[in-house]
Amino acid sequence: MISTKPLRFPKNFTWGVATAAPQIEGAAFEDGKGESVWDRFSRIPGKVLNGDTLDVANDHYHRYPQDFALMRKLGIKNYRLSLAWPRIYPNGDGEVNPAGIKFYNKLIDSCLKHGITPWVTIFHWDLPQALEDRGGWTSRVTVDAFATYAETVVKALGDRVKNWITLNEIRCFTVQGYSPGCDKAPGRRESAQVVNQTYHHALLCHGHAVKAVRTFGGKGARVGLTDNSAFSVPVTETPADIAAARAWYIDQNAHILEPIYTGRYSAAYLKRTGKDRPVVQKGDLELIGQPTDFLGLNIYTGQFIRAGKGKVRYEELALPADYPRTTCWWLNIMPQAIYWGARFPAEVYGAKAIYITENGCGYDVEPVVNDEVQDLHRRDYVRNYLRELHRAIADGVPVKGYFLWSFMDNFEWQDGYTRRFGIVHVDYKTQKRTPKLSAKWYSTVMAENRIV
Ligand code: PNW
Repeated sequence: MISTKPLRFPKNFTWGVATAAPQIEGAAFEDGKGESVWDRFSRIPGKVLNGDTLDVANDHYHRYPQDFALMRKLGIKNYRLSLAWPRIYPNGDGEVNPAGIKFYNKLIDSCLKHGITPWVTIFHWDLPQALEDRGGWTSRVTVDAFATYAETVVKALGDRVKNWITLNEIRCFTVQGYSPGCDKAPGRRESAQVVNQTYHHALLCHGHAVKAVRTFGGKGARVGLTDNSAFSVPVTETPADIAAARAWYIDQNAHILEPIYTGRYSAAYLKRTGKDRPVVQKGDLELIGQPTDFLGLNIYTGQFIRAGKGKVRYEELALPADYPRTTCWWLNIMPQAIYWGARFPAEVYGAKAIYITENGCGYDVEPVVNDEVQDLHRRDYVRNYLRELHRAIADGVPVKGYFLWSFMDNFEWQDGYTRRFGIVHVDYKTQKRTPKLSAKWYSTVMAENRIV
C-alpha cells in the first residue's frame, strides 16, 4: 500500500529556485559589460552545441520584473542568483562600471519588492576575459582582482542582501577549464601542478569573499561556499560499505573541503599530489579556513561505492548500460546521493548548516502542449530526491534549505540551449515563459512544506 504519511519539512525550511547570471541574463555586451571567458569560449567552433552563445539567453536583463512576477505567482520565496563580474568590472579590475552596479541595484530591489529573498552567488564561472588574458585562474592577479570585486559588491548590495555564496563549484571553472580533455571555458590544457594551483587560487577568492561579507556585510549577513563535491553512495547501507563510501568521499574532496574546514591541506592530499601540490604563501590557509555560516551543495548524482577486498579500502562501481539516467550524459539518477551527500560533510567536517543550493535534471524534448509541459519525469526526479533529503533531516543531518535548479530553462554551458533544466519552459524565439507541470507541483510543495 502507498504510504500517505505527510513527509513534512522542518518549520522555517528554506525553499527556493536557482539560476546564474551568464545562463539567463543575455545583454552580453550591453551597458558596458566586458567579455567573459564563456562569451569567448562559446564563439570557438565546436565548443558549445549548435554554436549557441550567451548573447541573448533568456533576456532576463530586460525581463527581470516579469520573471519576478512569475516567481511570485508560483509562490517562490527564495531565489539564488549570481552577479556577472564582467558587468561590474569589464576589465576584471580597475574602473568599476556604474551601469553594472545600477543594474544589480534595480534587480535586487525588484526581487525584494516581489517578496522574494535573494541568495547571491558572487562568482558563477563568468571570469572577465581580460583577466584570463593575464593568466586567469593560474595567476594571483585574479585573486587580487576578485578581492576588490567581492568588496565592491558586498558594499553595494549588503544593505539588502543577507545571504552570500562566495563561489559556485570550484572544480567546474578550475579543473574542468584548465585540464587536458576538459570541456569548459577557457578550455586550456595545463599540467597537474598548474591545475592544482587554479583551485588554490579559487579557495583564496572564497576566503576574500568571506572576509568582505564579515567586514562590509552588515547585520545578519551570512556566507558560505557552494561546492559540487564528489558524492558517494554506499551500495548497501551496511557499516562496511558506508565506511568505504565515507573514505572515498574524504579522498575525493580533500583539495577543497579540507582547507575550508580545517585550514590546511591534509597529509594524505599532500602525499598524493607530491611535487604537483599547490604553492601556498604565508597567510593563505588562514584566509581559506575562516569559519563560514553554511555549506552549499549542488547535488545531482553520485558514485556507487562498496568496501574493497584486503587492503583496498573501497571499490568504485561502474554503472551498467541500462542504469537510469537523464539526457545529460553525466546525470545518472541517484536520489540517495542527496542523503549521503548531505550526511557526510556533517559527519566528517561538522558542517552545521547545509543548503542544497542546486538539484534538478535536464532533458531535451519537452514540448509545450495546451500551454503546459507535462514533465512528469522531472516531477518524479525531484520528488524522489526530496524523499531522501527528508530522510537525512529525520536522521539528524542539519539541512536547512533546498533550491531547485533551475527556475527556467537556460544556457546549459557546453550543451547550449538544447538541454532544459527549468521548471519554467522558455521558448527562445519569443521568450515566452510557460510553467511546466513540475513548477505547479513544486508550488504546492513549498506552500505546504511537505512532499506532495
Ligand atoms: C551545475 N557534473 O553544474 C552548475 O552550477 C549550473 O550552472 C548548471 O547549469 C547545472 O549544474 C546543471 O548542469 C554542474 O558533471 C555541471 O557532475 C556538471 C556536473 C555537476 C554540476
